[in-house]
Amino acid sequence: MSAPDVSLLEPDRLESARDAALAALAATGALDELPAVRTAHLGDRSPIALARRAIGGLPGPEKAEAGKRLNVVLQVVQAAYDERRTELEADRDVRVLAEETVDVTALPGRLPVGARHPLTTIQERAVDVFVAMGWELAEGPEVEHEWFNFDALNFGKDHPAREMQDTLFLGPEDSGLVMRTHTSPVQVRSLLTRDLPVYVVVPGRVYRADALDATHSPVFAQLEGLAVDEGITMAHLRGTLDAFASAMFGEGLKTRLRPSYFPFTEPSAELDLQCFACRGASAEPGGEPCRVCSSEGWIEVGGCGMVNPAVLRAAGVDPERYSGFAFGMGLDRAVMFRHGVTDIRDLYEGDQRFTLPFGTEG
Ligand code: FA5
Repeated sequence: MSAPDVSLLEPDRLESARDAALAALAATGALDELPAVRTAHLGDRSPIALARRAIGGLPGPEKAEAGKRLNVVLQVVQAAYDERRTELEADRDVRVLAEETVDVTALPGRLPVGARHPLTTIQERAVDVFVAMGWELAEGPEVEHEWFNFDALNFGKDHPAREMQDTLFLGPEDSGLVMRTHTSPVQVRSLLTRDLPVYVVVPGRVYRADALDATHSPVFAQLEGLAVDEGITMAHLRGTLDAFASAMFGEGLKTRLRPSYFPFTEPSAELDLQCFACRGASAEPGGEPCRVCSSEGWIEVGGCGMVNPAVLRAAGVDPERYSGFAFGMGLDRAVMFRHGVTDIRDLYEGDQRFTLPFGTEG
């Protein structure tokens, strides 16, 4: 071990060690820099610690004098160190308080909650009415084969009825694929895949090359119903539609059937709902005018009829044993009448200002 360097105890050496330590402490800007400054100026290998070890090397009379000098320097540096640490801790506390402040009065940054679309809501409510009667939910593809959309439904190859529904054909030309023009192809799909009797309700989107105007959209929603069982008659159709109208739009609301033509039903009828707003009163002599039904008393919602035996045969069902009824309604117009929506485009433009007011409807 080398001989202690007693010159470290000379007053000017001690003073410069003290000044260096004080300058280093003053230059320390953050709490985490302090340990290094402490090691350099108060640690085992610091000039002050080395000076303390050198005391033993001084002759007796000088020891007390040097010891006193050293103690004064040590106390000054230690006090400066403690003071700086207290200051830096206070700085840190102020900073942390500011940085981690929680403003309990601030409004939470919530994501806006969307609203359920009225078409979805009416569709679910309509399906619920049928499910409560024991019917099943069925679905089918929106890109459909012509056979399901037309042939199996008794549309002849060149039958003008094929054009009746402004079909969107999908390429290439012989693909045989169309955007389904109605939900009726799911009648055939259901009969082919389910055991008899069949009671199904089918909500879905359908497509036609209709020009977009206030009451027509090239994409719209239909609700199809099909019941095939032994002994089904037109009376069952009437009773089912009346029960549905009451459950959906109000107790006692009537339905009306007018003769019509669809290749897949025989006989066929147009289905009208009694106006839920005036309940037919506007069409009575002296009745108040009604904006919902234009004082007609009735609202046209779709078509219906007894399933044509040709359709049953196409789906492998024996028409001698089974009979059935079917109906198909446009849901868009039902929503429009129900909520006084005057333009069908509002249902498809996706503007939240339209859907939000329906947000709370269950
Ligand atoms: C049909 O689509 C038949 N499949 C209905 C049917 C089913 C009859 C089962 C018999 C048995 P239609 O083409 O009339 O029928 O359309 C039914 C309803 O869809 C119309 O009454 C109307 O409410 C709605 N609809 C038709 N075209 C549009 C359109 N472009 N925009 C909005 N709704 C429409």
